[in-house]
Amino acid sequence: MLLRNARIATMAGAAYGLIERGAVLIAQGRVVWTGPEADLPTRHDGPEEDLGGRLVTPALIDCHTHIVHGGNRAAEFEMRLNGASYEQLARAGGGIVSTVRATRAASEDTLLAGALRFVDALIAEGVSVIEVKSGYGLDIETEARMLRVARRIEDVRQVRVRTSFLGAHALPDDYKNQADAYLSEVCLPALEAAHAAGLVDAVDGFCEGIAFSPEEMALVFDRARDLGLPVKLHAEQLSHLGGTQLAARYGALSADHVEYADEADAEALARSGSVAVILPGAFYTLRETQVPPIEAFRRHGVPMALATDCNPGSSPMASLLLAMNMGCTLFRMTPEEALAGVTRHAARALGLDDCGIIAVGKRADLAVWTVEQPAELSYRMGYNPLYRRIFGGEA
Ligand code: DI6
Ligand code: FE
Repeated sequence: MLLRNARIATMAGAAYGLIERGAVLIAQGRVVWTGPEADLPTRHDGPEEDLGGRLVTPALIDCHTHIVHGGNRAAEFEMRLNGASYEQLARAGGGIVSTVRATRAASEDTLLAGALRFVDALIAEGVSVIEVKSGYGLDIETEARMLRVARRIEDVRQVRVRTSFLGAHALPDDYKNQADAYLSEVCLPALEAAHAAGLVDAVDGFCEGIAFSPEEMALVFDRARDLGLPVKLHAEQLSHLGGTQLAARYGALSADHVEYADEADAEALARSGSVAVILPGAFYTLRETQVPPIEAFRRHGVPMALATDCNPGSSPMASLLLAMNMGCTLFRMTPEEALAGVTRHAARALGLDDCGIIAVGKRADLAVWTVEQPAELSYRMGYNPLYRRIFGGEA
């Protein structure tokens, strides 16, 4: 298939890697040629489509979600608006553990149906890869069930799923103040069982005062290393605890949230080649005021991804376009950084090297937009200009 008469933001070079009056030639689900239409090497005699000058970008990648979960937390949302804080709710048996109760009670089919609502919203915005975390089971059976549901999304939708094991997300009620026992009796065995079942692509954790310390997370990361699994970490979201430095020491794919990260943390991420995953939906929902150190990440050349953090508590958001807008308006990221954050750098945050840019040999996962300039993707709110998504070369 030949796509022609398009502006192509390849995201493979400076200034969006923009190609004017461009074409993309696709065969067997891969890009086999891209460049200015005038330079097309041979006459093409397969099907072709005139895109009427529309913008083509790599399909979008949501590299941080908790999209599989039971129930919702609208009641807590209301309590917060009546004065309770996120930490107070967490300590009072609400927060993450209330979603744990709802998730444990839900069947696989119920969890899948719930997740598909948000998966479909993302696909409608041109998303081709979604990362999905466990972490609302906090027991061996339910952690595995969440990850099985995540894998099943690929069977029923044209989308790729990458799974992250997040057993170190919170302490369940029956292990209150017993983090060591929870880790050795539940979390690590759950990781091994899920990995043995082929359900784990990466290992994540929540390093925070209301969750796990850097020392505790190191135990989980050591086991991930033994199993040959890459790591990533929710770090520096609500306070500065040292999670980013820990992630960097383990060569993490990414450190996520990072509002409270500092200059030294940015340097550490640059050295380890880890991505900083920026999650403005959680910042916005929690009415956080500490802005992540975007300027330091820029100065040190830390790649920045942007994601929805789609979850029922701190980021009930299923729009990557809105995350881009928030990244720009709340954090002063540029529209080009925002687009790189949901394509090239999001792929890297997942350890994927076959997508995220438009280049020869990469998967033909593309998004075609009815816009004139790439900045329009970050500019509007609540408006979706997607014309067509192409997944593995297929419309
Ligand atoms: N940080 C978050 O923002 C989510 N998990 C995490 O570790 C919140 C999850 C929730 O509140 O349910
Ligand atoms: Fe998260």
